[in-house]
Amino acid sequence: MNTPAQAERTAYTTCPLCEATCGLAVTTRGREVTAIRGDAADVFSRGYLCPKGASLKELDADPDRIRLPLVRQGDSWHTVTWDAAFAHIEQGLAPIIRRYGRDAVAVYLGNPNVHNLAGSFYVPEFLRALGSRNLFSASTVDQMPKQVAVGLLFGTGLSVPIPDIERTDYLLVLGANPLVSNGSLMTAPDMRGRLRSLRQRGGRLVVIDPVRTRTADEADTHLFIRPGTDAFLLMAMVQTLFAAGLTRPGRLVEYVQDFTQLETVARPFTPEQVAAVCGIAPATIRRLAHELAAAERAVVYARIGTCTQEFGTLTSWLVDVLNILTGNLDRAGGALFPRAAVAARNATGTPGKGTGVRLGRWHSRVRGLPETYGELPVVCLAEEIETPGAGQVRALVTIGGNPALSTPNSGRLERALATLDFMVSVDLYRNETTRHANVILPALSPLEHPHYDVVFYQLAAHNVAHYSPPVFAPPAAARDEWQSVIQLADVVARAGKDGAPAAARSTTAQLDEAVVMRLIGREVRNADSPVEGRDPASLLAALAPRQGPERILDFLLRVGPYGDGFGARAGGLTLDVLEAHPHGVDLGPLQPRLPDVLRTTSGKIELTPAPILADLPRLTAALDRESRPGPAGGSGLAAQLIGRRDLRSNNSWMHNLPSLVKGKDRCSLLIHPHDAQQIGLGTDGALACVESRTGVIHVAVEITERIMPGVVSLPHGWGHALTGMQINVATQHAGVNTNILADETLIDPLSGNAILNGIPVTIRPV
Ligand SMILES: Nc1nc2c(c(=O)[nH]1)N[C@H]1C(S)=C(S)[C@@H](COP(=O)(O)OP(=O)(O)OC[C@H]3O[C@@H](n4cnc5c(=O)[nH]c(N)nc54)[C@H](O)[C@@H]3O)O[C@H]1N2
Ligand SMILES: Nc1nc2c(c(=O)[nH]1)N[C@H]1C(S)=C(S)[C@@H](COP(=O)(O)OP(=O)(O)OC[C@H]3O[C@@H](n4cnc5c(=O)[nH]c(N)nc54)[C@H](O)[C@@H]3O)O[C@H]1N2
Ligand code: SF4
Ligand SMILES: [Mo]
Repeated sequence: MNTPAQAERTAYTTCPLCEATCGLAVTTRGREVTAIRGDAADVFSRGYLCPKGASLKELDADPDRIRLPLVRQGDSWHTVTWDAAFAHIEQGLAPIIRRYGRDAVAVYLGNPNVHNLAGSFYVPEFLRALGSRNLFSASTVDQMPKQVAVGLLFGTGLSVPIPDIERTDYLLVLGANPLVSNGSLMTAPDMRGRLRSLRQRGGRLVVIDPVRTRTADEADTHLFIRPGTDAFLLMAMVQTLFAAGLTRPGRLVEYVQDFTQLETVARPFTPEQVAAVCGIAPATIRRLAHELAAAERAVVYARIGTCTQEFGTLTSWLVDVLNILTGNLDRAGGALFPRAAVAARNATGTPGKGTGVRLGRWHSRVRGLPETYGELPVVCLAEEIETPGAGQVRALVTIGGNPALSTPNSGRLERALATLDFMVSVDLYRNETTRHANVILPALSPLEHPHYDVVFYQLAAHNVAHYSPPVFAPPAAARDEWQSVIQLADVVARAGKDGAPAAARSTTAQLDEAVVMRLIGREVRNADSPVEGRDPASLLAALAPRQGPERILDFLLRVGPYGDGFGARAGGLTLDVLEAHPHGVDLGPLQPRLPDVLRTTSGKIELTPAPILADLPRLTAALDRESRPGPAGGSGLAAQLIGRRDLRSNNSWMHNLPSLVKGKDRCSLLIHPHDAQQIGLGTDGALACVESRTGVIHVAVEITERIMPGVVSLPHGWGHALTGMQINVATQHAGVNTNILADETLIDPLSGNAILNGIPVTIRPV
């Protein structure tokens, strides 16, 4: 109960919803949020926020949000105690593990895991305890191609060069709409402000996208490109740079293994050769290459439109190749490697050398697709559940994920989920995915737990560190997500072989101490650590009285590149220091980091890695392909389906907040007027029937010249008209699920990533 006597206070917190990491000023009275504004004093976002940041008030208060554990019996759901929930989970999972082995339990990790501390620090413990090869995540419907490319080039999957948007003179953007998405693999709040200041200082912005997006509206040049053909365009730019003698790698020559092989493989991809397939004229391609070479400080940046497509890894590789050839990698105004304060994968280990990456260490059971960084492509999940035999998936644990809406051929996955012997979900909502669970463990409101962006500061366009304490204490009956995850780890760890006595349960405190001690143990054995050889017990004592994620965060900060090294480096960062800076700590602009940042076996940039070369014949073969989709049968229109984002949406799960779904329906099919006319779809709102190999949907069209002919666009994350859920606002704004059309057999073979852009569909009026 709030009384007028309760004072208003303001808490500062980082928004955990997207990659931009905006600082929020949250004004509260008692347990109520009175207002959310951008924190003008935030060292990184300086007051910027988007409508989703402000919607955290509604998310926090959402009556549909789950607050206590739920158990399903048939079609009905019951609130139970935490102990009862875990007893139920143990009864469900342990016999499956004993009888069928650890691979029988699959895990799906969704996007919010990279936006919270439980995901960063405790989920790895759960995975270790489970020991299943059937790990799936949203990464293989997202950025995996980029991670494979940079792993091969630079030596770790998180060695992603980030556009130095604060200082560049020329930014070439492909397959990204940062004005709407607020940036991805480029953490930098206020994209509009940053792109405008780029142009104010005389810089140029070029956008390549099958849609004239809001980002394209801000650009000097926008070019349409046929979906899935960016690799041809970029190859032709590489070819042009060599042919015109415009390669200027400068100091990078010292760090690159060899340029001759690259020149050889690029030779057949002349602008004339690729023009038809991309839909961009040869002269325009040459001009792009010349502009890129001529700009003093330039950078090529590409995102999801170039990852979730047929040549995702090749395209991602070519982006960095162009930055290298023009000497823009690792220099101010080009693409630079961040140096994050916590768990920086590209700053761990011996500077300048490493073990590189090993991919394909195992393969999926049914389709034989290779593992990448310990996980299997999520396009395999349904078939691993459906296909009988040794190693069949019989149980699933989802943590912060909604694969029923987010992954290809959702219809098939939904049917497969219904056949599982047991399923556990850790989530905020009972939604399209978690309705299949036997037990749902609630996660807290984002305002009830501490926050630090462990992942996104490794991908940030400026080095910063910002810790946010919880705005509200969690309710007495609640548990933080990290506690649930670590208890799940304990359950699966104790599920031994057949007949083995069940080991005793451990307390959360014991489990938590084991996690931090493992990190400490690893660090004191690391010859490059400031705490090498120190006594683990004394380091643990120095972290007291902190517990949980904050203790781990303090430890990782202190042994990290800016840390105090537990006394080894006076004035270095600790969590105490971050607590004293509620608006964040500015660690400075990105700096050149070559060669120290490299972790390849050669200690060089491996410019033409063998797996990339082996994938090139696929690109060559596609050169002669039809440049436009062929005619469809009957009255239909053959088109390529792509995706898009909306500022008031966040993947699949924020449509239950009234402020974000009010106004016009955002789940519409963008179609060019000529295409609409050709099949008799005369007006906005007319219903189209869209069909692919995997399914059919009906959706209202939005007729616009912003999209190129032959291409249609539909956002993902919609399709809430299902039963058994508790998302009452979302079901009233249901939309349709585009992933019913996405084909789980279409992948980028190097990364196993799904193809979500460029899906062949046929469109007819309903
Ligand atoms: N066709 C098509 N499909 C796509 C894409 C596309 O462009 N086109 N984009 C893909 C991309 S980039 C991504 S990242 C994926 C996203 O795919 P997913 O990660 O599977 O889906 P989300 O919609 O992010 O769902 C997140 C889930 O976590 C829950 N949640 C939210 N916050 C928390 C929390 O703090 N803790 C826990 N435990 N749960 C929480 C939500 O209720 C929701 O159930 O979708 C992909 N799917
Ligand atoms: N508002 C909002 N913000 C978000 C999210 C959200 O759902 N809503 N999701 C977050 C997540 S999980 C992610 S991964 C990021 C993604 O962030 P972005 O990568 O910026 O994603 P999009 O805004 O979907 O922009 C992708 C663009 O690629 C274009 N495209 C499609 N196919 C192709 C192609 O073959 N070639 C080229 N060149 N372009 C193509 C599309 O038309 C679209 O304009 O956004 C994050 N931010
Ligand atoms: S841009 Fe992203 S981080 Fe910033 S307020 Fe919006 S959702 Fe939150
Ligand atoms: Mo994503």
